Amino acid sequence: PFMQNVISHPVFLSGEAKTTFIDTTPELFEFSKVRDRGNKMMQYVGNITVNGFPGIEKRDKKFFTPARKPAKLLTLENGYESAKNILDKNGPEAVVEWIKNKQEVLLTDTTFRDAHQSLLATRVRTQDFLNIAEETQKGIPQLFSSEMWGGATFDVAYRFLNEDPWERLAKLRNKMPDTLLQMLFRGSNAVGYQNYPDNVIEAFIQQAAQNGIDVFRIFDSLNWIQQMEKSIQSVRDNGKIAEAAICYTGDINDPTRDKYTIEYYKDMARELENQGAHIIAVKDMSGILMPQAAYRLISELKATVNVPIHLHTHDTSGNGIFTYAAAVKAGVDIVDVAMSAMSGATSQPSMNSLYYALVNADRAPDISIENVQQINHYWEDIRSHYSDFEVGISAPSTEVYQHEMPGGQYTNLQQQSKAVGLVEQWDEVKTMYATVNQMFGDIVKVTPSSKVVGDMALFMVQNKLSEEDVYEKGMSIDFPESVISFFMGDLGQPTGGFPEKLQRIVLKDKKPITVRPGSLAKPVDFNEAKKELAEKIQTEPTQEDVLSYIMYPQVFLDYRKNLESFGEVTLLDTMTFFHGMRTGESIEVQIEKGKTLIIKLNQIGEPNSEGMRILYFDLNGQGREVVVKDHS
Ligand code: 3PY
Ligand code: ZN
Repeated sequence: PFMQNVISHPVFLSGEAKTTFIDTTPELFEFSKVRDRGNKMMQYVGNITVNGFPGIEKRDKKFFTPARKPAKLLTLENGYESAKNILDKNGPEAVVEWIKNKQEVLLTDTTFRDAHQSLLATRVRTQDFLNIAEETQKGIPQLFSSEMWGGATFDVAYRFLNEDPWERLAKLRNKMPDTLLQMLFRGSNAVGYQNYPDNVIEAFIQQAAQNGIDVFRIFDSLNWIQQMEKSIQSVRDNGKIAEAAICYTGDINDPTRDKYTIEYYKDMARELENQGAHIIAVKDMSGILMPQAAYRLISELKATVNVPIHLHTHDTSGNGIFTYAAAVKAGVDIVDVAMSAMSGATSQPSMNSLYYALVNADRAPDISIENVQQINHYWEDIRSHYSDFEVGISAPSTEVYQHEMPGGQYTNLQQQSKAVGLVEQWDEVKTMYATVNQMFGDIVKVTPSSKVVGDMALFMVQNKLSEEDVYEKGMSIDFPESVISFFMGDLGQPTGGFPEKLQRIVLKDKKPITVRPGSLAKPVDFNEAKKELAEKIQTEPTQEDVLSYIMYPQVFLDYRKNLESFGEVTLLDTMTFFHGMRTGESIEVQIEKGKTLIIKLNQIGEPNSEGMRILYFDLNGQGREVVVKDHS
């Protein structure tokens, strides 16, 4: 294509082209670069159009209108000094004071992270956040924070969305300078599923802090505080807010369950305060903290520690608002909610509903419900663009009190079951999940420990194994990798230790560790890693690239390969990204300020004997042919 540009250039046609022609005509390079980007994008769109998007059913692209944007947001007359303004000016301790002086309950909006992780398999794309980010900050400046990073969003962005999560952070940071940005950090597992050496944890936190994360919610998947210490210290060293989480499991009001008692939680809170937590989060990742228990837990924690308490729940049971109302009465400082259209069920309770649940009460949240409702229109529309990823529950399910499955895992495990042909056995998988939890000694279930329980449950249902079978025939069974690794102590030590009999069955003759895995791990040599990566991607990697490569080597390399082949597909609109184009349709892609590609799909050719189809496009008015292999 470059040569075509050259030979059709007026100077070339005039016969006056000299050898310096290319040097003195840089717009040709520019032009060819734009065209190259267009070609890559058409290659992507062509492939999706013909073969569909991996993991969802191929169907005709629906007609849709762009999401509604707020018409007119009410703004506060004298502005608002936000938590972010205070952090930037006076540091984390000042934010803690600010929280404590608030009469009303404060809110964290999880729409940009946990809500879509729990409802839409984490598939919401950067673009759909960016398009409402400024309005969200403007319309709800009183938010304590916006949770928009971490958890599964990191991995899924690379793996399924062809997006760089670091870029998402940079862009949102830019659009929301006055809002605290919060991330979920899995302690010694960072944003992965395994333990990483301490120097990786420190480097990751430093980079995330530098790139814009203000609040780090740190948890350990077994509530093992040893694995949270480094992270808490690191966040403090970077001048950011260390929110240490207690993962809630069991039921403090059930006298038959004596492992996770009120004393257990109070001890943990004290310990985390001593470790330097600025805030303590109660992370009810499954949504099993019942209202009466919430009242009791929050009252007692408030009386036990001096730092603010931030409550997180999931609305799976349908009791979320009731739980929050009880917690607010007990003095909770901050609660996690989501925009109504992205709330409920396995997601967080609705911000809008909570507002009306507390209206006129003395701790009612200070927000403009008119603004929230306008912003919510946007999410009503956006959610419909992701209907292919709706796989969770659509109504309250109190079974969660039995299986205790985290909101973010529910949709995931359901999809996994489907993938291995266990659609019909889904109820059985849920029941087995509870059985496995008891076999494991009743453990905290949250990423990655929840994944181990899920893997074992699937394995048992798939192989038609009962609990007794495992104890009787276990010595001749090869258990899933994650289960072996768990019993090896690779995720840390569960409260009360491992059940010894099962541990021996799973490990056979392997010898488990009892110390913190991070204390055994060799520090990563960042220079080495950088050199290795540079060779693989043939460019100088950034520190962000290196960190991602260390945590997700293959996922990161695949992402780079796709970027090389298809360009910045993150710039495509969401419907085109997932469903390609209709014949006759025209789309616009803004690739840079002032540079727009107009892509029109004219015709899809019949496949030849090798299954290759020619797709006839116009790119900015010029005919282009793209060859795509039809995999059907
Ligand atoms: C995650 O780690 O991704 C979670 O959301 C845990 O609740
Ligand atoms: Zn959650």
